Amino acid sequence: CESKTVKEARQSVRKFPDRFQFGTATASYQVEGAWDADGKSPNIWDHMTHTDPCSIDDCRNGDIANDSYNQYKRDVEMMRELGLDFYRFSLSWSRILPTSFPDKINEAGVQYYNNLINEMLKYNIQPMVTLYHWDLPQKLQEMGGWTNPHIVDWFSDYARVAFELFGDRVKNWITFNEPREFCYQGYGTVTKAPKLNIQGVAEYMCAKNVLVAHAKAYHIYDKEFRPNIGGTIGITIGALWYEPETENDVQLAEEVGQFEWGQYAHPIFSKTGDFPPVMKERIAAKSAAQGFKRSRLPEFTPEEVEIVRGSADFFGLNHYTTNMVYKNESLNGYYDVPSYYDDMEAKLYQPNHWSAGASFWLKDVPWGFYNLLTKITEEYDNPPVFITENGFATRGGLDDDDRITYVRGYLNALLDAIEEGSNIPVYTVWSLMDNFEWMRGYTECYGLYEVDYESPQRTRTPRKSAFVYKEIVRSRALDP
Ligand code: BGP
Repeated sequence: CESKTVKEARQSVRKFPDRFQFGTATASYQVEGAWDADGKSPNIWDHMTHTDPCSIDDCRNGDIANDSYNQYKRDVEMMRELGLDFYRFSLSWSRILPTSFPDKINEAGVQYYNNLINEMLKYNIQPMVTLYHWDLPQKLQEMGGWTNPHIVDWFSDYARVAFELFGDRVKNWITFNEPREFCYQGYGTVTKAPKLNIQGVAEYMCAKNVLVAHAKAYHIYDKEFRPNIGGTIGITIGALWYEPETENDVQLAEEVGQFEWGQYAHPIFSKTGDFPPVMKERIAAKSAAQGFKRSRLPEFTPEEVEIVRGSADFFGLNHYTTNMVYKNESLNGYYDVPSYYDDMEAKLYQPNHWSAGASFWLKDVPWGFYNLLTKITEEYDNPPVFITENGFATRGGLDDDDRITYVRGYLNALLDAIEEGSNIPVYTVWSLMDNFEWMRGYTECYGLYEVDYESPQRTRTPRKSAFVYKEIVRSRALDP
């Protein structure tokens, strides 16, 4: 007969629901390398890292990265070692369409993705494909990139090509990865490519064009492809949890959430087809006070509202951490220049006592994940939420107990949210392996597998966390 403690331990094991799916993620620029191989044209990350190398912490780039372009069989072998249900990766637009347009399909680039997908399917690992994970063809950037409304058509043409090429085998599609991050950091500031730095204006133009481009791609899939091949299509939004500093900041924290992720979620999932009311009102008022003749936040036309609302089968969520929020008193009224953070009227910070890894912004706060999941469930009438990224950065080494604590803590929070009624069928670790991290280069390690960047093959070695994740995936359970 079982001892009391063994019995208690067995009973306290938390099971994941039937059909729950486990995966890991990467993105094209961060792992593929082969930046100019076989006809691929440059994207904005190639351009930025070649013209301004030390905009990246270690002055390195993704020219070779993990060489996944050549090492894809090893990547699939790792997925098998982990026992994954699926693998999330992104397509490089400029590898498939070197002119950016569908006039010339690059067969060699297509072959790479076919090889990867077919190798995965051999072992019953499902592909989850992101169409756009930040690597815009440089030529399109030279025509304004995401600030040019014509990009809506350029993106839809690219999406249609991707659905035609891979739709027979890919059943889960994501249009965009984290639009706020590439719109705000790339167009509003100099943090990411293309470093446009026109704050308070360009990131909102980008946001609108991305939302309409997403919606068009969704409807192309829904009307032209889904009837014959099935499948689902959604968008991945990056969202932190915003915790009010005091009771007086509760409303403010809510508003910050509306700015930071409601900006993309509200138009699609609230069924209004429009930006959150707090953004519309606040930015219109500030724009007028600043002398603008119209709001810096562009308006959707009635036709755009129609296609944006409800344009996703699932809410893809990338979640990493939590920020505290308090009122930005220091601004004391209106700025005389547009600023996203002034529009938001808040300051954000993380207390020092929250435990951190290698990444300065990423602290281990699992209760924030639970709060965010239950908030999304309530706010948008319980959509399926696919966790498309969650993970922790270390400085390297195979003993990554911090990552193990983090993943287990966040999975516990996820199970709490499921118990409370949230519909969460998918969880994805960022990342399968170390890779080129935006701005940080190779100084931060997110991988379940360590990558040796000195070796020509970019040798991959499992960390301790890989064995822990493998056991979670195998047992479909978490012992608290
Ligand atoms: C997400 C991105 C990933 C990955 C991760 C780690 O925002 O979708 O591509 O890079 O964050 O982020 P960072 O490199 O900023 O630490």
